[in-house]
Amino acid sequence: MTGDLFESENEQPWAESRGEGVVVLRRFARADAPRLLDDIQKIASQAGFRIMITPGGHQMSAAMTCAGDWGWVTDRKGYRYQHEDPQTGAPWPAIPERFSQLAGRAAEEAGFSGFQPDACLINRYEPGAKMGLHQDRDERDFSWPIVSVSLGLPIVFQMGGPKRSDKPERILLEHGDVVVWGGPARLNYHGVLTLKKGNHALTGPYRYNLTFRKAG
Ligand code: MD3
Ligand code: FE
Repeated sequence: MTGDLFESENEQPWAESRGEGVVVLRRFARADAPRLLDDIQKIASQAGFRIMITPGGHQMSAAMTCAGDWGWVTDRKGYRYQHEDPQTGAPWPAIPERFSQLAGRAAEEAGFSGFQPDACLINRYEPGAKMGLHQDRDERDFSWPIVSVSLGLPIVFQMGGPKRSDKPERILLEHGDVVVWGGPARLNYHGVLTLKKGNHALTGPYRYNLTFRKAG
């Protein structure tokens, strides 16, 4: 008898394999989550969340900011990684040690040792926000995986294949879930469905997603 008020708060993480190159580490980031969220707020106080514009002139639906040597941006000129926040001209905030440690441990679990991300994209979803099917291919070296960390409200993730027309599989991503996408899955199409309204104890109306990349 542990006397825990919420059993779900201290369940042990477990791994699920979702085909070659995809490892879902359920709850892997849950114990760290309060501190990760503090770190996100600190980053956002230096490089605020903003809605970016696609090259086609449409607004993205999630608000974004970045940390690391490289930050991902989109505007009328295109998608790219750059060293400076276009909003301030200052370098992006550093990736907090806690973030790098988590990303490295997750990659290791999935068989990628020595993963040292130089870019962390932070997405913030509010109810109604989504992300259409796309590939992440602005990075230089696709032999490194992408590690994603979900915090706050749950969302339905769509995992497609290497072709846009491949029928996507749906995976519910919940608070603390970490996914490592590497090898043959690295260039798979993916996206998330519309975030539903909710109130999470740690994030209120939001879902945050961290993606760790080796961009440069
Ligand atoms: C599969 N973010 O930032 S994370 C993105 O929930 C992005 O915010 C989504 O797609 C989000 O680019 C999904 C899961 C994810 C991230 C990168 C991948 C899945 C991936 C790269 C290749 C294959
Ligand atoms: Fe993506």
